[in-house]
Amino acid sequence: MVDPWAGSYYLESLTDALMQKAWRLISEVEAHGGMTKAIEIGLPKLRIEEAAARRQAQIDSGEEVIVGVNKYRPEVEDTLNTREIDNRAVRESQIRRLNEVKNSRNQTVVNEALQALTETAETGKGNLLECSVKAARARATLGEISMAMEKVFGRYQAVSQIISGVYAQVSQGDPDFQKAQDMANEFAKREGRPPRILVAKAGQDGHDRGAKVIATAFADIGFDVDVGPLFATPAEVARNAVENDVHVVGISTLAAAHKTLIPEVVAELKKQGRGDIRVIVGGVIPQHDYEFLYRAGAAAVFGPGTNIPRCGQKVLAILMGEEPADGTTKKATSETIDELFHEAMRSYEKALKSGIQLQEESVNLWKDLLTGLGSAEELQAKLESMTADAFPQARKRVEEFVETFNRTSNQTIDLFEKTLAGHQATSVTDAQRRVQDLIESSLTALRVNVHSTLNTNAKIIASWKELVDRFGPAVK
Ligand code: B12
Repeated sequence: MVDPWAGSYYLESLTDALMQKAWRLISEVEAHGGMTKAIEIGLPKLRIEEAAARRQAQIDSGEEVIVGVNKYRPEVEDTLNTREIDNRAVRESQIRRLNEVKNSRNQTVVNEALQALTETAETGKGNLLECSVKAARARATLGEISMAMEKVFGRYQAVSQIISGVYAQVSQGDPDFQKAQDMANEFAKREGRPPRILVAKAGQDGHDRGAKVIATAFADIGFDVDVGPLFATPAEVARNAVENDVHVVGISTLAAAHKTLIPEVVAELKKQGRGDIRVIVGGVIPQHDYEFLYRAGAAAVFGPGTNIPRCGQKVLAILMGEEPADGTTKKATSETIDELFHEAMRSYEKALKSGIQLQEESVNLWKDLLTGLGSAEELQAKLESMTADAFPQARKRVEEFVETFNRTSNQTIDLFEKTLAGHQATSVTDAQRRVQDLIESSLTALRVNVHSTLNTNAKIIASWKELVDRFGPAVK
């Protein structure tokens, strides 16, 4: 094996730098009495969160480029098809299964096994793992097994600390960050206290990196930040928000429970008399769920790749009443509306072009056949090759077209809706209605055209199949 970099000064210096850095971290842990002690005071977590905040600031300021995230973004986002899970049904089925387990086991044996586990935890005599395995064999549940030990050891609570300054350090000079800070100052002047946010995690979702990054960055922007514990219930999140008298609750959710949790948090806030506290949501949330969340009461939704200074500006604009808290953009300027409109037109054009392209392809297919007609044998051979090759390919193309068409026309509709929402805030309502009618009827016409094209294609294919059946081998 040849290592072209062997002995390279550059590589050796990189290796050395890496070792030095690693050694500094190891020494820090050692100085605190080893990793167990370091974990108890939350040191490794703190270092990870610092690194995450620094990296996020580098991405947000453009110092680090991630293609498709902060540079060279797609003109039109592809719509993703995601699997929809009915959380309520899953929960009910899990409860049913747990009850089945509990009803079919020998409860006395389970109680003894759990008792033995608690005693081992208390006395330190015996093996916890062995006792846990015995309890599991008796069909004790995971919750019961951990609860048997929790009685003695308590439950681990991660130490939550907000790091300050790390995000700001990298973001100095970023005009968006500066603007967010100015807005936070303006808010403090108007309200007599800084904007206050509770960054919360709810449900069984342990992804807390995004939440921590947001907490750190928002603190550097000028928010008073409270960070809630992991695995909170919606009622606990609301209580925490009310007790801390925050202006806004930011839920970070990455485990597909947003459609369950957000309506519950909103309802709990109302129940606790603070329906005025705004709720914003961030994390891994598919675009097509945004509307649901707005309708459920979310004031804004921030997906992966969110630029934090701009997100901070938006939140502050909502808090200062400069933007509506329902996902629409009230203060859209005429340029942004124009841009949206052009984007919609581009997407509309794409939908049309894909239809035209498909038509051209099928015309070429028939042309190819017609120009190849010669003797009866040649026709037969041609028909056979089309059955085996061209027809299945044509069907695949039609399917691809339908997918592209549906996707681009959905995007077009979304974009037109946004354009209209922008206009709604600035121009005459009558004109809007007429534009809306126009768009809707042109899209309906487009749909009808495409469907009739597809029908005609299907008829052509059926006729050809009939021909092939009659003169060629049976079509498979
Ligand atoms: C790191 C990671 C983990 C780490 C988490 C470490 C930690 N302490 O956070 C570990 C390894 C533990 C993990 C575990 C799991 N993970 Co994971 N994980 C990821 C991963 C790769 C990155 C998440 C991340 O930290 N991103 C960096 C942060 C900074 O970005 P972010 O959270 O998106 O935040 C940004 C925005 O969303 C927004 N934002 C977020 N929150 C908030 C809040 C507010 C108020 C605001 C304003 C904005 C905002 O702003 C941020 C800055 O731009 C994602 C995939 C991905 N690329 O997103 C999967 C992902 C989230 N994980 C996933 C899964 C399935 C799991 C597991 C269930 C796997 C398993 N079977 O065990 C477990 C679940 C554990 C649990 N109990 O929750 C899935 C979730 C799928 C879904 N939603 O349907 C994902 C999407 C991967 C995938 N494509 O399948 N994971």
